[in-house]
Amino acid sequence: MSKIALITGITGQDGSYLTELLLERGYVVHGVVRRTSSLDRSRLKDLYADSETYKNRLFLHYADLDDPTTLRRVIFKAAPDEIYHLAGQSHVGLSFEIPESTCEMTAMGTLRLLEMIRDLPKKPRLFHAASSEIFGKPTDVPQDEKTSLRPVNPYGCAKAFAFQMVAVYRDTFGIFACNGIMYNHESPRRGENFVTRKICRAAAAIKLGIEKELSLGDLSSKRDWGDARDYVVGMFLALQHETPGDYVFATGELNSVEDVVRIAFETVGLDWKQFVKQDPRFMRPAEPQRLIGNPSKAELQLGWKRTRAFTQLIAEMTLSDLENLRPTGA
Ligand code: G4F
Repeated sequence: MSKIALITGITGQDGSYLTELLLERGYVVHGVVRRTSSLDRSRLKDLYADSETYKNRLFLHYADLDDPTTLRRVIFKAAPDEIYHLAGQSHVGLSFEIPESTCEMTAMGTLRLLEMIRDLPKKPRLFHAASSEIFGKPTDVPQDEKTSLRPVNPYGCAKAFAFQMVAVYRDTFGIFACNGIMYNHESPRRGENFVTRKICRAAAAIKLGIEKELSLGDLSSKRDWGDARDYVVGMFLALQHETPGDYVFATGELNSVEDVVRIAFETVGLDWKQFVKQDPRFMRPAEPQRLIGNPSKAELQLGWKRTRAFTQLIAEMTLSDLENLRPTGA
């Protein structure tokens, strides 16, 4: 019998790659979709168009983390073996503008899901996508699963709450629940408001003469950037292990926003200094510091490994945007 998975946040970057991975492995996949005014499901469009998959092995349901009845109904109907909880307000900068709804979705939404699982007679396994932002200003460099939580923004606080609740429900109610402490992970499907995609897209647009310049915030800011396709494999592996636990998914390397800019513009043969300017509108009130992850536990216990290097990833993202933006026929 096919295993059944439920994914919250299925239309996002990670949700779409995870859906492909699970379908390839023979799963039936149910996805939770928010009923918003935007009908953007472009990351799933190929699966949508495939009649053998959509409504056969892939099902989408309207439900929301702030509307527990709808979510409970979907869980009851789908009866999943595994739940991958990826949904939430994921933009750190925006969390300073909308802290209450960030906490409502990301913190309380996770708690509500845990409460639903707690009540089920046959409890599905749960993967929760936590974030390196729970470490904020970390005491340890690099960070691992034992590093203290010291978030510096509303998003990090919400994720820290959700992270700890997952551990509490695992220890108290025997739920097979795992936290993935996800460091930044990117791909050609990354949302355009995250810095790597913003840069890669702009480099391509400038090269094609569609745009003239790129405004950014702090160019010296550094992150541990990996490839989203590797990170969804980690999510899957966490739920196949014999015991539940928390795992850091990271590369162990730091690169700066300026490094992303340089590689993206080099990829299209341009000198970035002629096109990039700093704009205070994109500076954040507080930045986390030295967020570098140590993924040894995931590597040793789950056999997780990453397959693409940073330079290769940024070049691939830029070339993908160049292709997407190129006028047809050019
Ligand atoms: O791409 P970012 O917006 O990602 P951020 O804030 O690190 O968050 C991402 O990774 C987290 C995991 O560690 C996730 F939990 C979270 O959901 C999300 O996926 O910004 C990266 C860096 C920051 O230091 C930011 O200040 O880039 C800097 N930056 C500089 N100029 C900019 C810009 N960020 C954005 N979005 N836009 C700019 O113009």
